[in-house]
Amino acid sequence: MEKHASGAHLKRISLTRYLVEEQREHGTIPGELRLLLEVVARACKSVSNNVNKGALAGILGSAGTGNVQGETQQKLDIIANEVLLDANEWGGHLAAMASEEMDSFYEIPNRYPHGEYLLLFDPLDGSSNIDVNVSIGTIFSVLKKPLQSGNVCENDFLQPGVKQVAAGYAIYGPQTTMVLTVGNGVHSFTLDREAGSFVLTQQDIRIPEDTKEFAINMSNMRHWDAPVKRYIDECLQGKEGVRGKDFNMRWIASMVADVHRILCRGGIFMYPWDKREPDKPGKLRLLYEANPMSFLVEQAGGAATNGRQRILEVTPTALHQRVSVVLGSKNEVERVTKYHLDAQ
Ligand code: AHM
Ligand code: MG
Repeated sequence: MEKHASGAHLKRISLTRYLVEEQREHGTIPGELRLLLEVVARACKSVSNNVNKGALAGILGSAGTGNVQGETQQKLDIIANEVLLDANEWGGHLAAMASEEMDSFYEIPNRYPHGEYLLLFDPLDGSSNIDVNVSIGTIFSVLKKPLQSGNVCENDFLQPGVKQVAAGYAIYGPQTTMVLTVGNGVHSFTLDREAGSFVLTQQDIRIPEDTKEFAINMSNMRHWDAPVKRYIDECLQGKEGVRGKDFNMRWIASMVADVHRILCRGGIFMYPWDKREPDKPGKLRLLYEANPMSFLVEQAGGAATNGRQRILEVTPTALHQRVSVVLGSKNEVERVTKYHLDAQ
């Protein structure tokens, strides 16, 4: 137990203790899922250590390779992917993994026991921020392998987000924090580097329903659809406009960091479809980014849609599928969604 400045004793609850007690009280984290979440947390600790070393370990910069979506991979994208694969393949809790950085899914090798879960991740989100020492993170989502299927196939992963049994992210910022949901609220755990463990630092995070802060890449404004333009125009009009209040803007270009701010103090985040690549429904990936973040945001009392439909109800048709994303404070997300539906 630690002593608080006031002299009061603070009870430190580790991630392990939280997971064990949650299972005891609510039965939402069976042993295999607990092992999975602890292994993911351990892997994130290792990614965090790598991120912290940066140039000292010679791991900044481009790897000179591209991923399946044609994006240049950074050295740390590949390192984080390897760390997550290595940590999770041998424990017996998984059937397979899929990652933003791999062309197809990774089935657990036969030399290891197979479990019933599927793990999906964006190993290092916010890649453009790695080399400039700005917050980045790891996003993950956990599904159950459908019972009827034998060998793992791509179809097993193509479940709507409502089927997720757990989701979360680790943010590598001034502190390394793990934010987690198993469908019973959203809780965050801060990495205590001396003790080497994640400690519960916030329970039942709630996103305020209203906000005066929006996050969108404004440089794409000329490419947006009319409903997005309308919403942002109205925000920019401030007190003098229809909204009757001034808005503030933030754009970190790491979804993890933008969503983390929204979980901390509210806000709306948008990465909508735009005309630059009209055939793609958006930039962000449904399975590795939008679904886990939408699960967290909804569990914290916020909302998440693709402009028209709840993201968690979108049935995926491909592993690397992209989607438009509008998420955060409930009343603002509902407003943007209404603007889209009105324009149909
Ligand atoms: P990444 O997974 O390759 O890092 O790409 C996703 C990131 C998000 O974290 C962020 O919201 C967005 O891309 C930023 O895009 P842009 O650079 O177009 O503003
Ligand atoms: Mg990403």
